[in-house]
Amino acid sequence: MADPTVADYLLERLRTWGVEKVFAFPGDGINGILAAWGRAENDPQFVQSRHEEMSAFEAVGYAKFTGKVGVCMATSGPGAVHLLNGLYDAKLDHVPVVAIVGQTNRSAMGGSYQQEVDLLSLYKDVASEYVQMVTVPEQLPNVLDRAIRTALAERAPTAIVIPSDVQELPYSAPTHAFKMVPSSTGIDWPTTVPGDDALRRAADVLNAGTKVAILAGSGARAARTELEQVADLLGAGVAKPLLGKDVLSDELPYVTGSIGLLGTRPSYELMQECDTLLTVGSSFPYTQFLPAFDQARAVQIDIDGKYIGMRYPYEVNLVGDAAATLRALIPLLRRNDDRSWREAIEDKVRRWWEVMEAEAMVAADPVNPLRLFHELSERLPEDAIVTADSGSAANWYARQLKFRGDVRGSLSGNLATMGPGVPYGIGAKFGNPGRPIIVFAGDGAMQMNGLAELITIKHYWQQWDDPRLIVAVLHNDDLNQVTWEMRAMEGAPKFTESQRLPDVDYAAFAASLGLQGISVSKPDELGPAWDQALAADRPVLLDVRTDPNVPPIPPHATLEQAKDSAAALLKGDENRWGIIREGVKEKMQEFLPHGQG
Ligand SMILES: Cc1ncc(C[n+]2csc(CCOP(=O)(O)OP(=O)(O)O)c2C)c(N)n1
Repeated sequence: MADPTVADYLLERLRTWGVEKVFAFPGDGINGILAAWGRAENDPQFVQSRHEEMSAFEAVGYAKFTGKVGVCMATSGPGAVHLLNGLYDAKLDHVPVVAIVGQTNRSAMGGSYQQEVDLLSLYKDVASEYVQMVTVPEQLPNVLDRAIRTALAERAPTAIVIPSDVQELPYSAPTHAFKMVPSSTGIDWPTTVPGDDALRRAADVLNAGTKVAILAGSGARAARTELEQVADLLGAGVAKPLLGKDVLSDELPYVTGSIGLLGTRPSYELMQECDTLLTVGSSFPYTQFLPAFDQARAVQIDIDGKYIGMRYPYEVNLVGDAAATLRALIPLLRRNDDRSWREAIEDKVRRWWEVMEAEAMVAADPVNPLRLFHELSERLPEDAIVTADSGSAANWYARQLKFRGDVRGSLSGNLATMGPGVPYGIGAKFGNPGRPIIVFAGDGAMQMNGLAELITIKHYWQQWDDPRLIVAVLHNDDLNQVTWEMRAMEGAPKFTESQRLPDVDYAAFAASLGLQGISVSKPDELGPAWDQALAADRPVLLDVRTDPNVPPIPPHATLEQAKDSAAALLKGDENRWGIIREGVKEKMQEFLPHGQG
């Protein structure tokens, strides 16, 4: 190309890094880059969202489900502000994302110019690992390369600000001279393994245990085989924090499922009763769900020395790659021949899944939300990718849904923001166009942004090898998760003004876009509706009328919280009779003798 501009060079260097998609929205702060995109024949592909926050979520979803860096782009001022929530989602869940944003011309900076926001200050916290402004062309390669490398190395969002006039300058490479910073692309990572002495100390702790619990987080995803071997040798049970739900198959009899507020009873009891804890690739924050401090001896394995040793008084903290460290540990572990602990765990897990089925089958008005998830479990394709929005869906995703095969799944684990469900699904699809994607979203999340982002699905779905992207909406006309939190935590009845949602025909909206809309208002329609959606030749919106009175009761719900909920109801909650009926029916399932024989 004759005399490439800085913007031309930016796109070229993104291509060199292997970036294939940029999730973005235009504006005059990045007009120079858009012009270059036209010259580059849309390579990397510009993926247009309806709102910059969605572009950021799409980049996070893409990164979570490909393991590559996600890239998003927005104009100066308002566009850059809109990216923020998605970038915080990346920061809190440790996801590599690079944000590229425009800025007013250098000549206008500091002049309170239109759309001039102090972006370096604005991004100082969210992109604390690396945020830089490119003010001359020679800076570009180094700044871009460092933003990408830092995002990958620190698993964090980073940001580059490029003023509009700089985008249009002729590109000029850094020279072999004083105060120039040349740079190179590509990176090979080491495989970190702790030293022999540390491994032996860890093995001594684990070999001394008789009741071993393993906590396997998202950092252990590449260590499946090794985890299974270690769990087998030690006769251990394995619990999974929310972001690690896809680390091990729920079909393994000793996997106790999710842990924490949204977790299962077997996971809770595993931690309550163990005498040894092995944590791999997890920074699960809720100490109260781990063993008591003087109850268990503990070992942690984590790739990042900055995050190790927290949350529990670990005796040995091993910094290393999960798979390689477990591989090095395995020859030092003794097989525990007393399998009674393991057998007790397997019994509890078996019973738990029976209880989950029974809870899903309890009649509700009109559809029990648990059954929506339960019916999918039986049909979930082994290569599916599942996301859930923040809301009651996250509870049922965590507890009801059985992952197996290579099923991948994630949600906004730490920011727990509303709104990422549909855009995560889109980002996942762009990274994995051949895999079926399933999104669970509340009606509140759909009204917040999911409905608009269906338009993005309409815009792109014909490019995907497998057109299946199913958005299942929990249509309960309520911001239900918060309604329940208020009842349980505050002892306050439902405040209708803040909680009730206007009714919308989600299936009809999707159909108006040329997507398939399926409405379900009877429990027996659920199974056939999933079958239909999973066989569809286009994206589907599954609009399910779910009962807001089915409580997302945590496995360890305390008596105090139960009392608070009861008090809230007595204070005149518009749903009180329905809640008492549904709540009692659900909770009863845990105490009935399902399959104990
Ligand atoms: C951006 C943002 N705003 C508000 C919240 C608080 N919040 C968490 S869940 C929730 C309700 C979600 O309602 P909906 O999407 O309808 O799902 P439901 O719980 O009813 O299934 C709210 C308001 C949040 N987590 N994120």
